[in-house]
Amino acid sequence: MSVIREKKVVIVGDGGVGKSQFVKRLSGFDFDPIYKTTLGVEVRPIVDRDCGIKYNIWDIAGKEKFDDRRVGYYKNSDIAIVMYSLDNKWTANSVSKWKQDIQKNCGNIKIYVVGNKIDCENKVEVESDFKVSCKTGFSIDDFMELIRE
Ligand SMILES: Nc1nc2c(ncn2[C@@H]2O[C@H](COP(=O)(O)OP(=O)(O)OP(=O)(O)O)[C@@H](O)[C@H]2O)c(=O)[nH]1
Ligand SMILES: [Mg+2]
Repeated sequence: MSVIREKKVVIVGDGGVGKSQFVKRLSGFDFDPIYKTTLGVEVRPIVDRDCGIKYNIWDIAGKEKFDDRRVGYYKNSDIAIVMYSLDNKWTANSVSKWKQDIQKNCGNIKIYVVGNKIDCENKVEVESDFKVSCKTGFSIDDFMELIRE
């Protein structure tokens, strides 16, 4: 099926939780263990041919030094992903802050909370819609099904 409509997706969460690896995994790349922090934003299109939707995924830097630019990247988003790392309680504690940031700037859009790094030990827990591992690939493909709804 060809592309019928486009949706803008923003992905946020603390630095190092695995946002960029997640987006790359969704586009079919292998896992990269080396951390290269995102500078500002990277936009990557992912086409779901089964339902004719092109998702333009805005992978937004989590580090505080990029805070002043972030809100501009949120404009006209249809969907938000808030990611945390299951092996780091500080990133889990930040989930509510990220949700509020999205709600304040994007209104009532759908927010998916995703816990990454389920392969790691010492798991922390917040209420999440989904748990994945970019390292092993666990549940990565299922995520596209989830956001189709
Ligand atoms: N063990 C494990 N490591 C992961 C997983 N996902 C990502 N990582 C590693 O975590 C580090 C950070 O990943 P990134 O995807 O760059 O993190 P980010 O959230 O984009 O970080 P910023 O761009 O700084 O906001 C990298 O070294 C990744 O290889 C995972 O599922 N398991
Ligand atoms: Mg990144």
